[in-house]
Amino acid sequence: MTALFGDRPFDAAAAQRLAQSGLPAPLARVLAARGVTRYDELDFAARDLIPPSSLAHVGAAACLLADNIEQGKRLLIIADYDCDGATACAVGVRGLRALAALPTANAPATASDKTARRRACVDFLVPNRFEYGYGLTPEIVDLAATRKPDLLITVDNGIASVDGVARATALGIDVLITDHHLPGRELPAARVIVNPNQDGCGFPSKHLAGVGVMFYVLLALRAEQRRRGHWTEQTQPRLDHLLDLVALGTVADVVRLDRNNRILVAEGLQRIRSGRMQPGIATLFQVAGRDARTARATDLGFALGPRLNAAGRLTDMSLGIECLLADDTERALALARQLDQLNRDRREIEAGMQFDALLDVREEDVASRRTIALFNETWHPGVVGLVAARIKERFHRPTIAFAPADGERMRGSGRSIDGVHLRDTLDLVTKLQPALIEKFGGHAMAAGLTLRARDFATFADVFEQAAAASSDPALYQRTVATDGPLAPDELSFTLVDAIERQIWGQGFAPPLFVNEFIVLEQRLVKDQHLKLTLDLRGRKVNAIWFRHTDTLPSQVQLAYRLQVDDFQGQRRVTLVIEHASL
Ligand SMILES: [Mn+2]
Repeated sequence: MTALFGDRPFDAAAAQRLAQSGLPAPLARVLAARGVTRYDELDFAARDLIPPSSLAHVGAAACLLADNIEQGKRLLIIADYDCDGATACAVGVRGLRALAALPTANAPATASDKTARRRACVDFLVPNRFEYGYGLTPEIVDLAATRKPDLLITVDNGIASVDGVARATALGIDVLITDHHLPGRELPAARVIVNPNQDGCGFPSKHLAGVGVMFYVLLALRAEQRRRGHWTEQTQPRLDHLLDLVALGTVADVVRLDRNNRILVAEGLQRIRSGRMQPGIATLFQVAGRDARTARATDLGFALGPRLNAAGRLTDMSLGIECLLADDTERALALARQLDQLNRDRREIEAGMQFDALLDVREEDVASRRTIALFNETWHPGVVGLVAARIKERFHRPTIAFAPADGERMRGSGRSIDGVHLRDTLDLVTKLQPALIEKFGGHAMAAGLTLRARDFATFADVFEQAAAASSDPALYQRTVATDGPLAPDELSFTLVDAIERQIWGQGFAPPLFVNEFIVLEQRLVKDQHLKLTLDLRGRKVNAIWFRHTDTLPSQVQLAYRLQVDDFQGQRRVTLVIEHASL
């Protein structure tokens, strides 16, 4: 499928100012197109983070935690089974354990005999996707209750757990919810809810990941404990050593990398590059064959994130969390190796499913439809979301892939295209045909749902109707946002190095330049990648198009990213082709 290219508009005055501050002109243009107006916005120092105080109820959360710690209570974190949930859990466990280790001198005695004072203990529980599903369900509360906790702390989940919180309350267990997902109509009756997306929360960044919310709660708790005289600025436990985990969860959850998130990610990456990281992070770099000394956001998103997520998809995320909590390298490495093996298994399962899916979807059928719904009874329910993402990417249609859940039900995971709100579309499905969908949830770009297996064909029809009724046909023509052309002499190390010093990701897309090239040579490598020699107005340059096997015409417009290769000990600029406009 070819694409239409459209250059991102940018503020010319801002671009000029940025270029005058010393940035290469094309990068200045790229940054201006992403809303950067001043050079100092590119300074990622921790002191520029939004302070915790503007996060609604974070003070109440800090008091609740500080009280529980002083009273030697049992705290149990309820995690989520994806990478954001796992890192949020590791941040919570590590941070709370450090802050629960109060110096004995100024800790209040709860009994006449000071030695009877219990130290608060912190543990975690992560629901297994297949047995319990997502969130603080009543069933998870019952399982948690067997560990006799005084306080449950949800991370990256809980905002929709109305029944679970009611169950906990009935059992006499307090609940603190930390989450970043959009609240529904009814909030759970928890003791405290911290969520930048709840009504009345004035926190300016609405894109904190679950791990970011937990990190902020820890900052507030430590400040509260200072107020109570447990620590001074000099004696308090450090929390900045958790930023590698915060960076990983933030990138892996593909939340928008607004300035606050870019600071969190930049700080984490800087620590990783200088070797200051959890043993689990270091060993994940090792098993992935990536160099932590040159760590970039893409390493977190494409190498570490999938290895952790593989545990949640195929077995149990406890494995991933244990890896992030391991304090010695040997144990961390053993766990990272298991995660790496699970990731290989996941890849193999996904490739098989993708092969099946492509047999079911024909380009000519897709052209006349707005949606794709797929079901195969051999598919793995933990991997359907990845297949939906690949098919959506390829055909530019909102796609839902289903696998069997139990005898009568199927569970689907969907991914959408820009401008088609997937959860709202599913909401419309339930209005067109009430009771067709048993359960659904999600957001604009992704959603999950459960159906009775016999209703699949009906669902595929109604889903198509709902999309047709609610979305603009123009959205189904793929357009690729680009950052304009480069001059031949701008294909340079200087530009690549300047680009790589920035933090790119969701909502802050890496530059994608576009030029008209003459194709001098092209050949396939390993039967699956197209290797090219291109000419840009007299400048010869090497290029590669990964997973693309169709031959290109002799003159073609290409959208590409820049990369520096080490070729036989020599650095050279290479273009990584992403799209062609024929
Ligand atoms: Mn999350």
